[in-house]
Amino acid sequence: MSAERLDPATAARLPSDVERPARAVAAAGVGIVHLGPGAFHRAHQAAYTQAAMAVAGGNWAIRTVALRSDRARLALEPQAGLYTLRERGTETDRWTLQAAIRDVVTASNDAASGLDTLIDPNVHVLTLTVTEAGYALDTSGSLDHSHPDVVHDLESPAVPCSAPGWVAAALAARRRIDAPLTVFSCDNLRSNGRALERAVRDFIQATDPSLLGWVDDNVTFPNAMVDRIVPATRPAELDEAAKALTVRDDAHTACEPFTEWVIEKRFATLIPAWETVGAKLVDDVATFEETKLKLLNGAHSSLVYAACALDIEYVHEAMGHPVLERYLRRLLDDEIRPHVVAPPGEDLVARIDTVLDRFRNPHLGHRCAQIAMDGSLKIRERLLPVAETALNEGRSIPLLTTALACWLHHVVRHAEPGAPALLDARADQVLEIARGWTPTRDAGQDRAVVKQLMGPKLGADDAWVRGISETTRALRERGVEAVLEDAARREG
Ligand code: CS2
Repeated sequence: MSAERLDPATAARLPSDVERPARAVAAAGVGIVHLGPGAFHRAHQAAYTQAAMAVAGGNWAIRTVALRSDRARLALEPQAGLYTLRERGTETDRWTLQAAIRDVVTASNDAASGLDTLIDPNVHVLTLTVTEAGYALDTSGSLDHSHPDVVHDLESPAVPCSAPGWVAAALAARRRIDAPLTVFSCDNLRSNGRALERAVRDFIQATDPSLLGWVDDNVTFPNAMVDRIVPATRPAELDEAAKALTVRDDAHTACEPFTEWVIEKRFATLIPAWETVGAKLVDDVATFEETKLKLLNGAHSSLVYAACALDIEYVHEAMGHPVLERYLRRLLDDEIRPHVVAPPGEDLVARIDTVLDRFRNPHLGHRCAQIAMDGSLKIRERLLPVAETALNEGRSIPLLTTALACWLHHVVRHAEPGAPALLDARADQVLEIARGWTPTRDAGQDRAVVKQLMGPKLGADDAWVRGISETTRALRERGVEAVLEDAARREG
């Protein structure tokens, strides 16, 4: 296998079926700063941006900033930002060379670079993919002032290590040239733009309140729905890509063919012509966002804790498990869909079919454990609001209760002595709450655990607390498969 790396010289020898970027892309100057240079960014916003430059030109190359990890820089820097993207489905195997990323800087190596870029008037856009945990929000949606990274940044705002602290520093830099900026959240949070705005404003309020007025007049934070399944790249995929490409691409990224981006029209200044390549610009993204968070992300989070308990490694394998598949389908049809307000013209039944088909994609290798990460934050966005509304409306939700019990079961198993680490940004707090809990032994303890892990509304519903505690206990005693089978079989 060739040890030569992908770079502008070796790119010329890539096989002819790898689609090359338009000339305009290599020539473009930087117009976007992006925080969080992971696989999702490479397969989504960066790919849209390259495609948009091919259609409409413009100086929209991307400088990406990693807050802490040097991984992306080490992968992309020797490649001058180049990487290959492979879109794989049952009928698709499309390879493209991606060249919209100009470079990567790691803020923990050099706090100024990256922030400096905001002083360039040719930059108009800041995008972010920092995961749910990156927003450092507390359960009320305000900035969590006790979050260790936030504590650090409040003391040292010039060398930020949290996303809200970094964006606040970026806006302070921006004020120096008095140029407007649009800040796009591309993470799976409800009202993600407003959530980010809240975190950043709270941070600025605590550090430099005089900046707030300038932000009011010059910065917007549109909400957006982003959708594309992009698993973490596995080493075997890098090897396979190296063989196919004849050069090694350490930033090679694989994803599904499906992609969507719906963006609220709320721009402070210029943006790339993303709408020419499939992004939808709308006045209100709420229904798009809710539909996606509930039907896709909600389904992911409902599937993976059961799958992990059954030692099923990949999402497509979980979908091949007759009980899990049937259970998930019924959950979506009977208990989640009734709580989704469809975007205009959207058929939710067809949407569910598409989501389940996407999960069945055997080429993706999407690990259940990857989706299971940060469960305490993800269920808050994806499942708890549905449960709260259903209980308010007096609907019974046995299937959703089972999904949430699977998460509790996952947490309880990880709280046992000698268990592997719980991969959750709030693992310490979550484990502390769950440690020593035996569901249904003591109603007061059941209530306290549910309240702390799932919020006061659900914790105050005694009947529901009893139900979820009994289900969590049954998962342990009767096994995940038997409990899910019963839930999926029960009369609606
Ligand atoms: C997944 C998402 O890891 C997860 O939690 O649910 O990353 C999902 O694959 C994307 O949101 C799809 O758009």
